[in-house]
Amino acid sequence: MKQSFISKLKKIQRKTNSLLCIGLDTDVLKVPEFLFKYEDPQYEFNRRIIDATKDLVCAYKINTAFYEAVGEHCWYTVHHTLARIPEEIITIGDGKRGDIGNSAEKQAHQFCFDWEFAATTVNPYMGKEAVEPFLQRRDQCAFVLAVTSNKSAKDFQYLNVKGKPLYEHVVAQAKKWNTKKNVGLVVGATKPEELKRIRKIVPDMPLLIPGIGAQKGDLESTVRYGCDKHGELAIINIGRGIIYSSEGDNFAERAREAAIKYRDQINAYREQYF
Ligand code: OMP
Repeated sequence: MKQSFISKLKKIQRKTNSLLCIGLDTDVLKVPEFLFKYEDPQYEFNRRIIDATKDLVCAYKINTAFYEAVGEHCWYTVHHTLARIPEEIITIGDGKRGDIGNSAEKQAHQFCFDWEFAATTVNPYMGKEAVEPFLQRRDQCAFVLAVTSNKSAKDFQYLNVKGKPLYEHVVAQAKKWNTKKNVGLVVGATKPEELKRIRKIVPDMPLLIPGIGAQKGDLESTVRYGCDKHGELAIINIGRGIIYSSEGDNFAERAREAAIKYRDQINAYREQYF
């Protein structure tokens, strides 16, 4: 039987001593010129980033929009990228899916059985039936959007509903859906107070925390409030702040340097608080 998502996550976080997740949000417009001599420049970019950083991370997150936008080759680029990532590393398909039941089943088929991501980001707005198809396997996690990192998060997520913000209802529901211990939450690094609050409500859930780097989230509070009591179970995603560290041929080397810097900063805060 396959190991549970949480045990796989803990194992890799301990092995690499890293909570860092690199966001492979590979914008074809930012891929260096020399990679265009290959058939699939996005894949070539990803391959070099993965090879240069795989000993420094616990996860890679692929935001599928960056591939879908390029066209028909999307499926292959994602597939080949996933094949390059060592089996022990968590792969997160960031598609923010969620739909009426039968449509969500098709989405889950793509992410969980075809690409076979270890985790998928899911939008809970359409309720339990939108999330359930992503929760069929113990070894695969659904990261439910709770508090997002962007400014417009306040349009809906903070609305007062029966005395508490809407996002807290999402967190409470996610807790109920967690019967197989394979639900996680997305909380933006730009929202430290909310992160603290949510970690108290769900002490043992994995949290996917994007927003460090380009979005200027605060790393210290992300580590301090995002981790569980052992200094684990936070997956800290950084995309642009790592993968676009250089526009030149040395982009993978520079990405490695940036990844080391972030991993070490995260670990220094873990030492301090745990
Ligand atoms: P960078 O800002 O380049 O580090 O990338 C952030 C990544 O995290 C993008 O793929 C976003 O779509 C994603 N993200 C957020 O930035 N904020 C959120 O609240 C949630 C996500 C996400 O679900 O991953």
